[in-house]
Amino acid sequence: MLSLTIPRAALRSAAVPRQFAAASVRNASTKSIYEAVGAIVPEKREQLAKLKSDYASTKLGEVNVGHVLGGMRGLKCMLWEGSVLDSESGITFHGKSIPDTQKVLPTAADVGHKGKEMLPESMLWLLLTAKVPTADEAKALSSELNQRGTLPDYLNKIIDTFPKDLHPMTQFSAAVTALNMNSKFAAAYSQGVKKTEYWQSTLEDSIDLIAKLPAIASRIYYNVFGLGDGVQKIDPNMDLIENFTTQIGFGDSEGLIDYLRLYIAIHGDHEGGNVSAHTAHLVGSSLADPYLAYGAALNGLAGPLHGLANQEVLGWSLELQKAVGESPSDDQIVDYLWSTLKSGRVVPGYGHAVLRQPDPRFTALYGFCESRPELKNSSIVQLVKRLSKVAPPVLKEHGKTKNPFPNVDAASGCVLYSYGLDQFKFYTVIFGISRAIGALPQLVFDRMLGLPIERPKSISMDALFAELKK
Ligand code: CMX
Repeated sequence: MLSLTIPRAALRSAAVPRQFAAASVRNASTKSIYEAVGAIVPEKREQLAKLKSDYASTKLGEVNVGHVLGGMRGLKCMLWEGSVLDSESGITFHGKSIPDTQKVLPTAADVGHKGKEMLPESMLWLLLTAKVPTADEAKALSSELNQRGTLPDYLNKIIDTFPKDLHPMTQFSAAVTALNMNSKFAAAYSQGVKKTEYWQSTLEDSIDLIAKLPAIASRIYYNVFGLGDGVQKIDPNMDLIENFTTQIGFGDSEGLIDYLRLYIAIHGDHEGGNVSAHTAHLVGSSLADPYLAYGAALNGLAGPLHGLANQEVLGWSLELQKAVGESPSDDQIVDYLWSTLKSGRVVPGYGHAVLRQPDPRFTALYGFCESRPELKNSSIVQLVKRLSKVAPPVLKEHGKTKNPFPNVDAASGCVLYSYGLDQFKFYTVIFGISRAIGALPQLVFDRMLGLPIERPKSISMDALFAELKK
C-alpha cells in the first residue's frame, strides 16, 4: 500500500495572493473564479489522499497485449476531473449531461445579452470549480476575460510574419506557444514557489490564455483570409464569443454568435484520453507552463482523425454535392458513402474511439439547427441531417467501425458554413479556442493535486514475445 505523501499543510487552502483572497466589496454569495477554485482545494486534496492511502493497490482492470497494440483503448490509467465519457450515454461535466448544462448554466440572456445558449464562460466555471455559477459569477468571469484579452505587441508581430499559406492551426499553436514569454507559472517556478501553490499561477496563466485565444485566432483569420477587422477590439459590454465573432466580421449574425456559444461550450471537454486533452496533460506533467502544454495540444487537435475532422466533413460533403447535386437522393448518398469506403477512406464525422451511440454533442448541434429558421433551407444542413439517418446502416453493413453513428464533427463545420463562415481551414482553430476550457482546468487540478510526471512503460515486440514465453 502506498503511504500518504500529501503533507497535512497541503490539505489546507494555501495562503493566497490578492486575486485569490475573499472579495470585500462583492456580494457575499458572488465569488471570483480564483476564490471559487481556491475553495475546492482542500476537498480535492482530501479525496486524492484517501484514494492513495486506501485504494492505491485496488485493480481497475487488466492490461493485455491488445491494449499495448491498440492505442490503449479503455485502459483506465489517468486522472481527469472535469468530465467523464460513457460509451452509451456520452459526456458529463462534473456529473452533468449536455441537456443538464443547457438547463442550468447561465445563458447569454441571463447576463443581459441577446441569445439563448449557455455561455462558454459558464462551462469554464463549471469545469474549474465543479459548481454551477450564478449569472453574476458568469458575468464577472466574462469581464475578467475581456480585461485580459488583448495581445502583447510582440505576439502580433510574430503572427504577422507567418506566411499566409501556413495552415491556420500551425499558426495558432506557434502563437500560443510563443505567449509563454509572459507565463506567470514559469516566473513563479523559477522564483522557487512552493509546489502546493503551483496551481495558483497555473490558473492565472490559464485564464490569461483562454482570454487571448479569440484575439490570436482573429488575427490569424485577418492575415490569412483578409477578413474581419484586424484590430481585435474588445468591447467590455460583450461576452467572449460576441467579441470574437465581431473580430472576425460576423458581429451582426445573431445566429452564428449563439451557435458559437453552444459550440465552444460543448467542445470544451471530452474527458482526458483524447489526443488534445491527453497531450496538454502529458506535456504539463513535466511542469511545462500552460502555454507550452496547450500549444502542444493544438498540434494534436490539428490531426485529421481528431479536430481536423470537422474541416474534412465539410470538404467531403461539398464533394458529394458537386458529384451528385445539392439535394441528393438517399440512394445517391448511399452510393457515395460506398465509393468513399471502397476507396479505403474513412467517412469523416462518423465513429468514435469511446462512444457507441450518437454523440450527444452532435444531438445538441442538431437540436440547434432544428430551432433556427435561418438554417432550415441550408442544403448542407439538410445533408447533415439526411446523412445521420443514411450513413449508420451503411457503416454497419461495411462492418469495420465499432460505432456507426455521427460524432460532433458530422455537424459542427457544416453549420459554420451555412452561416457564411466558409474558410474551412479555420474550423479547427475554433475548436482550439474551445478545447482550452477543458484542457487548462485539468492542468490546474494536476497542479492542485501535485500529480507526478507522466511516464508509462513501453515495450518492444521482442520484449513482448519474451514476456509471453515466460
Ligand atoms: N469510416 C470508415 N471506417 C471507419 C470509420 C469511419 N467513419 N470509423 C472507424 N473505421 C474503421 C477504422 O479505420 C478501423 O479500421 P482498420 O481496422 O482498418 O484500422 C476500424 O473501423 C475499427 O475502428 P474503431 O475501433 O471503430 O475506431 P477507432 O477507435 O480506431 O477510431 C476514429 C476512432 C474517430 C478515429 C474513427 O472512427 C474515424 O477515423 N472516424 C472518422 C474521423 C472522425 O470523424 N474523427 C473525429 C472524432 C471525434 C473526436 O475527436 O471527438
